Amino acid sequence: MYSGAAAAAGPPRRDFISVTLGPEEAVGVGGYNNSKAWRRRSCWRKWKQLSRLQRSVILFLFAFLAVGGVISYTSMGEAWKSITNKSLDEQRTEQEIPGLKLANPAVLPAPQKADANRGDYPELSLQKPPKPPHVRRGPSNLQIKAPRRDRLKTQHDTIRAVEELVEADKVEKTEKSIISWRGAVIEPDQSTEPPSSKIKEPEKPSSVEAEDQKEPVPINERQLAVIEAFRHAWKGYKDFAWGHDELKPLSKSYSEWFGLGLTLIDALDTMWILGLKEEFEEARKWVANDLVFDKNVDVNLFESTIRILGGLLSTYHLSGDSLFLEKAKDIGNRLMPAFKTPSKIPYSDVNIGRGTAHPPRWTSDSTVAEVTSIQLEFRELSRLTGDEKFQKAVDEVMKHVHTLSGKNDGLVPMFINTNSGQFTHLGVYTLGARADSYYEYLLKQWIQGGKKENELLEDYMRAIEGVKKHLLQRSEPKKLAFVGELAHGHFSAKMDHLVCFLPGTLALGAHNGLAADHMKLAEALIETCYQMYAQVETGLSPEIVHFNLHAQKGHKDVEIKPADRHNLLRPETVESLFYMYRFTGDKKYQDWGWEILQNFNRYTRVSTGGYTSINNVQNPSNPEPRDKMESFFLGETLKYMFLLFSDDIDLINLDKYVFNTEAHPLPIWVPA
Ligand code: DMJ
Repeated sequence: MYSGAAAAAGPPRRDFISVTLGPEEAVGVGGYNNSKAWRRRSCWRKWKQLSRLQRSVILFLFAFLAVGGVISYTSMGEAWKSITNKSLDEQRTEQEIPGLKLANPAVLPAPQKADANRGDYPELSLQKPPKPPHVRRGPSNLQIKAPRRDRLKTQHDTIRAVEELVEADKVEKTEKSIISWRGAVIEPDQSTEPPSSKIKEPEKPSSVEAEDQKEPVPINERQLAVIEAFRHAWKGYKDFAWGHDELKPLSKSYSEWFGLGLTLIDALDTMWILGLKEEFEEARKWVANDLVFDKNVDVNLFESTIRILGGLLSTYHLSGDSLFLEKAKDIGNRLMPAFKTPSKIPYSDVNIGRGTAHPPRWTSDSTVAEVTSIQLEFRELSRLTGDEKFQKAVDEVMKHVHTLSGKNDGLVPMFINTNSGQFTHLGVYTLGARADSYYEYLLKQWIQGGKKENELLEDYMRAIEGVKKHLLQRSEPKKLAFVGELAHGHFSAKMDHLVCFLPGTLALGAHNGLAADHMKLAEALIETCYQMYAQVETGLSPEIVHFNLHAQKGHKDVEIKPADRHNLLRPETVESLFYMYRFTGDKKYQDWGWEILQNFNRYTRVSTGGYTSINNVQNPSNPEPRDKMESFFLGETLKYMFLLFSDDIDLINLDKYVFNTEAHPLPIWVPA
């Protein structure tokens, strides 16, 4: 409707509607008259102006609406009756807690002001807004019962604030934590917390109490056999090598590497896990009275970290005995000079008495696996001591390696220069010696830190893709999947026994939510590792195998070169069997491990005590004993055997502990 007055008063408004009326109703004709009589007359005039047909249609419509109205009134009445016929209990509740009906109304609620009921009934204010489902630990003031009115506003504000925080957190988590890698989307576990870059309070051992409270699970026959094997090995060590690095069981003597009782320290947590209290106490006494690190001796940074520092830390966690933490701190501090290099990539060797470090005599290179497989231990030492220098040093190495060029689809070369910080000897890629535990520690650090350090995960995922692309092949005739090597573009069907850590690591990743095809690959590879034992005359794997890529009559999948047919009592296959059994429950993995233990007993056991590495796995009548029991036989091989035969998933629960590369369990900082 156009208003001349409005036009005169100012600029025309644009939000009008225009209606065309008949002449009589037009403004200005007879003036504005809105009386009831006028309106009645006007309606009647209109009605008369309609044709008969139009009147009939209108009358029909009225009749139709009237009938519909009567019907819907009847059914509304039924519904209303059912509402008013609620149980007496409900009615009582409403009387006792008036307003509950409004919080949880049965039918359309009356519109209400947001705070109308909250002032009187704070319980209701807790229902609305609802507690966000993914908040696990709310701020404590949400749980404090506030007096009704005076705390209400604060409470409501807190709930809002929590909601906002949760929303913000959700967005941040989505942005930060979802990594898309070649189509794989990984969402880290929501229950973990971000790792703190700042080290705070010294920590208590992780699980002593929990372990103590558990009902002991009976030990089975196979586990007893492992205990017997351990005791036999320990007898040899005790009788002929006590306090020295390694037993030489045939010559009934010992060998020294660092002169630090390596076998004894490596075996401490195994004794704890196997329940060998007497042996443990005796070994503890030696640590307390005879283990001295103030010695003018060169030690290898990696080996002493994974065996000594790792062994002491895990024994501290399992036993709760602070002696082991004190010793761990001592050796940790003495290893720190290794990081004083131009590039901060550590030297391979440290003199723990003098506090000096150096690379090997012939080069300024360090091994990639060595500098990237000391992180779990140093990070844990920082957490326990509250001294961040250990973690800082090793984190810096990982960050640096993350940025380096020279990788091949995530696969790393084997050497890195301590001056330039660059990879050297480019072009050779393996998951065996000198690179192996780089891959293992990418995943395990990510797990240790609560699955938040995305660079580690990225590097791990990329590397596994690299393995699939460049190193994975199938053998003939059994079509076993195996991981070979790449040297300057040429594939070699050579696989170290060391690579058999990989199925276990892949399975651990899959257990922690990574791509399901990692588990498939793990299943295929552990079969291959088992065949590396089963296809050999003694049933024991050689150090290195070559796989046949082409079917040849009378040839097996596995070929062994004379230089590679030794066995050092290594743990990797048994380690992976343990993970596979834990995650699948498939008994065949236990059976395979049992076969291996029996073959160790058959061909490597020395009657006067101890086990020995052998020179020839292909000659059952003379496997040529080497006269050396490596410390990892007690630290790793027998420990993983014992865990493999156990059906108790809480015996070193893999959601609470992560094993270092020498099988020493360290706590996951924020367990699942
Ligand atoms: C152990 O010292 C460790 O497992 C290391 O990562 C590789 N070599 C031996 C066992 O074979």
